[in-house]
Amino acid sequence: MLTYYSEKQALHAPLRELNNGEWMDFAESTDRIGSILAAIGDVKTPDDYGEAPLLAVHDPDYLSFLNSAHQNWLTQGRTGDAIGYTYPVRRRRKLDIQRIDGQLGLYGFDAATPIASGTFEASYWGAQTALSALDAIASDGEDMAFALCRPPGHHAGRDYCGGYCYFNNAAIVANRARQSGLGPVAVLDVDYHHGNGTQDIFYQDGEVFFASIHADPVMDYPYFWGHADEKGENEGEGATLNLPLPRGTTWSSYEVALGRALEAISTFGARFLVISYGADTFDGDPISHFALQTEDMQRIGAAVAALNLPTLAVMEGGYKIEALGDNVSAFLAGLESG
Ligand code: Q9C
Ligand code: ZN
Repeated sequence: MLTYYSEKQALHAPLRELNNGEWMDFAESTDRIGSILAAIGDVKTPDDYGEAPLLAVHDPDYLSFLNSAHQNWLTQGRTGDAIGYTYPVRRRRKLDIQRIDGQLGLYGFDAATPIASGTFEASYWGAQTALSALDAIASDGEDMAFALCRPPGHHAGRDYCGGYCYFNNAAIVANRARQSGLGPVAVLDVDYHHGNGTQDIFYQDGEVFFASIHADPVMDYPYFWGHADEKGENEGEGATLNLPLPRGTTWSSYEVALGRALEAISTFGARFLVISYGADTFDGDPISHFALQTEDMQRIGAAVAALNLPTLAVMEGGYKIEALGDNVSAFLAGLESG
């Protein structure tokens, strides 16, 4: 599989996150990439498409915040990674607060998404990785490509980070594919967690279909999005499909949801597919609770490939590092078998 990755993506290396009220080692660690590279072999270095494609999805003030947050943190006398602790709730205004703690609350929604010294640069190159994979399909005639994005992207919205995500790589390429006339575009999100950022970005947009199979947010992060009755709004009404599944889900019920998502994508008339691939549906993932096996990853890839659409896969989560490379390569083998 044609795969893109930049070494600069490893510049993002926070130390720890707040998990269930305790500090733990940052689960979205740089070691994830080592496991994947060891299993998949050669990767290509991405080109630089600049900030414009990022700004087509994210707000300029959010980019400025991300670019300066860690420096502001240090300037305001802090050490280590920048982490917020106070969040504006419903109906608070978007005030222009200069204090870093206020900004971290304004532009983020959880304490699991630290901003370290290399976060902006690594996330920037993660997005370039996705854009390069898109260009391979759009301009070089490839019918599929894999963007080894890290940090992941699907929890990031237009003006917020969260869930280890800063730039929404899937949304950036889905939007650019649509603008290049490759649409209608569908995004299929198979990460364990609901892709709230991607959903938010396209919620009122009838040109990009968003389908997600994920842990029921009644039980799992991100709680406030991903419920089955969220179906899109205005022009986007009917162009969002949420298929929450219970903890403990195995292939037999996962397959049914996947079939429904793929059928909806066909019915929508998609001509280009972005897949947000997370391996955190794997049995034994340290922060997740489905029970898919490595061979099921291949089945997901093969089922997606049967749609016969130009397909760009972007990496999202997956935290069982010893199994991560095998899971990603099984998924890619499934995609290629189609
Ligand atoms: N106690 C992705 O997989 N922490 N992000 C959950 C559960 C955040 C996952 C805490 C998980 C974010 C891309
Ligand atoms: Zn996840």
